Amino acid sequence: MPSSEFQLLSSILENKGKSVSDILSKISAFQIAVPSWALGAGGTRFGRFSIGGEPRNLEEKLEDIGLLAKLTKKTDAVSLHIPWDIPEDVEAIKQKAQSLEISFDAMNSNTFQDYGQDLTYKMGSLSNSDSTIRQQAVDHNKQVIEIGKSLGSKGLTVWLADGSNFPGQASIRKALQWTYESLQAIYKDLPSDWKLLLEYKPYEPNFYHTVIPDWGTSSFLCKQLGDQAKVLVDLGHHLPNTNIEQIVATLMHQDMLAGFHFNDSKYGDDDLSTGSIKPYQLFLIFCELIGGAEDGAQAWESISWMIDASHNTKDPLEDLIQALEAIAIAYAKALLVDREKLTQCQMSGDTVGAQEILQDAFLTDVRPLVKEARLQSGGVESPLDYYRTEKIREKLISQRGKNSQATGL
Ligand code: LRH
Ligand code: MN
Repeated sequence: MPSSEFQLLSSILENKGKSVSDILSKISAFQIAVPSWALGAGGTRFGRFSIGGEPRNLEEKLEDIGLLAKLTKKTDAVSLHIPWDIPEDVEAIKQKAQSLEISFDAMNSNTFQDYGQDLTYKMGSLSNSDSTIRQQAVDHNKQVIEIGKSLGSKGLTVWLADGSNFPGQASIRKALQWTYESLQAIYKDLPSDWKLLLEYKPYEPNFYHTVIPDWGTSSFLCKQLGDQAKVLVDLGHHLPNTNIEQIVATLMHQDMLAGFHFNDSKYGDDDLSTGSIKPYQLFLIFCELIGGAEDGAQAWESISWMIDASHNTKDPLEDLIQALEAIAIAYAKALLVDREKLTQCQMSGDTVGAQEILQDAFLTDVRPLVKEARLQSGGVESPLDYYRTEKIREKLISQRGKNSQATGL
């Protein structure tokens, strides 16, 4: 029996000419991939505090994502990171994922750490002044594509830590050119139905220059590479007060948006829970996404949705439950915007009217809608309450131990 809150909200929305069944089906269809590296306690250079019961291998990571899928009905895929998640037995992993109704979203390469490869990435990878190191990094990305193909993934995410810490340390133009040539060599190996998601980041771990610091540099490289290469927007990869919704609109305008790494931040790349710091910004981003798709700027289906977060104080699974809910809420609120009336205000210069339309949608409590969509999809009433009432973390600790540690950051 739908809740009274849902019935009240439905009548209000129907009176405003909204189709509640259309909104419910859109919310249910919207699935977000969970990163394999966000299932354990993250850490900072100042330390890491174990949570206990962390997944000790890829199978257990898939089990945790399977649990999130069952409770929230908001995720149906995992994004793997290589070499943290190299499958020992591909067939066994595929069967495990299938049994949990999970697919493999974009694969992430890693040329920002040394993990026993021959040549160090200390001074860079695809942009390294040493061509043998560039080649090693290219080969690694090709290996990641091969692993992804064996698992059924259709995307390769490349994020480069490459850059410099001091003026003069690197040739900024040569580093950019070497990066392009290296990406070209990787792009040649990309299956025709795959996407290359090129992620930018202004700083960290390099603190003077980063080879791909912003959306402009990423889209410049992607356009030279070809149609399968597009720009990945990690919400935490922007300098303070950047208008991210404008970046999203500008990329959609060029059909250059690959997708998202959802998280939130107050200062830098804090990787905090999505919607926990700037929920209005997340809402405005979804307003641009819906507008861009409805106006035909870029197809909704062509965009990848992934979380990229790191948990220092929260239980990772509780954090992911909150993040999945916050993303669904931002999307649902944006679906309530009367875009026709908004366009009229924009065309007539009615600034006040335009803000009223956005605020009316943003200030609508859509949680009854998101819950109803979850229940209609077979999810539970409240995933967080269920997780706590069923003492799932305690059960995981008894199964996996207090100090089990997941591979990842
Ligand atoms: C870099 C980043 C990238 C991942 C890493 C785990 O900050 O956002 O997407 O490879 O985090
Ligand atoms: Mn990211």
